[in-house]
Amino acid sequence: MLTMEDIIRDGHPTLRKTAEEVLLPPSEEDKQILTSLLEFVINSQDSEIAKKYGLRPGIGLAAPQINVSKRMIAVHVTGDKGELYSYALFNPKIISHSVEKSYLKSGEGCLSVDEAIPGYVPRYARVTVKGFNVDGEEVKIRLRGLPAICFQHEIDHLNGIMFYDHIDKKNPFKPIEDAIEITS
Ligand code: K2U
Ligand code: NI
Repeated sequence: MLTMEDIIRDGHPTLRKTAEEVLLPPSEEDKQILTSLLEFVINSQDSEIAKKYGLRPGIGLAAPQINVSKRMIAVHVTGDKGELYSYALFNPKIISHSVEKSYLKSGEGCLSVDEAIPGYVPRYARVTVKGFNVDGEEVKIRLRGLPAICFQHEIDHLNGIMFYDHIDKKNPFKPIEDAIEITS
């Protein structure tokens, strides 16, 4: 199982690379990597496992964060209507998005960034993501709220983008015009 020791931290060059597309159908190795990402996120939300292995709770993880520069992400997050979004995807892509923006009132963090970096991170309020599951089947998901923010955060990792790249340096808490404030 993956632990925090497998997660590379800010400053590691892999976090700034554009990750490579995964060849489909996926190899057994790529399938194992993808499932290990989702296993980590689920484990990190289990208080007993998290405590036992010192896992920082997370709702997503991208392969570059374990120094694998391939386009793979895992997300395990509950939406505001209590619906669970639990996905491990190869080659995820935002195929459409709203004009409207949203942001987490509490700002964002990252398992690859040990210190807090305060500020609003503008995101698309709604996105449609296309990707491929562990069996190489196409998946299309419409997202809003925290799930939408999480998928955008993870897909950013595949493009070498960190959440704080989006924060206004001069005024980190500058109101984001016409954006939906999300508290979760
Ligand atoms: O990619 C990662 O580092 C995992 C992040 C993903 C994330 C951060 C901010 C907003 C959405 C997703 C971790 O999950 S950070 C911990 C966390 C936990 C619950 C809610 C938000 C962030
Ligand atoms: Ni992150």
